[in-house]
Amino acid sequence: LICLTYQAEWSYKYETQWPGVCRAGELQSPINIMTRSAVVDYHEAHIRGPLGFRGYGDVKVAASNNGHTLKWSNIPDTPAPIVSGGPLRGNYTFLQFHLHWLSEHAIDGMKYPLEIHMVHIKTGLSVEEALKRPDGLAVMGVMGMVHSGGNSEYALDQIMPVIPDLMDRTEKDIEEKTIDMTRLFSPDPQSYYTYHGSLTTPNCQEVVTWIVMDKPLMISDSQYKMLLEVNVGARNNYRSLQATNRVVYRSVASCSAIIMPS
Ligand code: SG4
Ligand code: ZN
Repeated sequence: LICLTYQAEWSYKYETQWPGVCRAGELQSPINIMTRSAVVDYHEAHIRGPLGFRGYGDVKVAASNNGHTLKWSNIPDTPAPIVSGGPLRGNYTFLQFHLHWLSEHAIDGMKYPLEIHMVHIKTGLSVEEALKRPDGLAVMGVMGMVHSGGNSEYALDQIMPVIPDLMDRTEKDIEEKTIDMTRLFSPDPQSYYTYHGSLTTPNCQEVVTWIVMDKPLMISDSQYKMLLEVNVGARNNYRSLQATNRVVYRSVASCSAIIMPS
């Protein structure tokens, strides 16, 4: 009998439940978001209002390929953007963004070619501390759809030139650069789904307030083709969908009207 085993380091190659490291069926991510069952938490929305974005216009980042994703991290000791409001209590400081192809979340069963994750940490906490608190992290997810023509180059324009140098795992961050992160935002950043879940990579800690944007970005087919060439230990780098078993909320701005069923 020929038996399969796991590699020492986790990967996307064989399975993405990562048993023994990640929990299953609790508050895990990603999930399929069913838009018809997403509800507005009107009380919360009223208290905290829309999402507030500060300082995303010029952000100093450095790029790397960590063997699982392409990642752009905020350079320490440079000003970091801050998100607040919406479902968040207090401020969350931007740490890094990275890419998944295909998308990790599905919306009404539909997966997108790309999902951008903007990882934020509760302001004032260290990463180590944040990973121990249910409200430690906030991750904004933006879907990317492939389109030829129009200005589909625009969103990823600033981050594509470094990708040829990131085809294989890099030992360190390269190419410090100031970018305008608002170009990576959804066309409607106040229209989103939100729920409490986990990191989508080991150890899958259940410490994430997920904010998944409803409206996708357009990216070009040549940009997407280049991403598919990147070596992240497999052709794709997404975790399989996890059980929902929890309430998913939607933002007030994602509704044309709000009703209270009687
Ligand atoms: C990626 O592998 C990032 O490189 C990790 O960042 C990140 O972990 C991980 O994904 C999980 O993030 O938004 N997909 S996710 O749930 O942000 C963290 C680092 O290793 C803690 C810094
Ligand atoms: Zn991610």
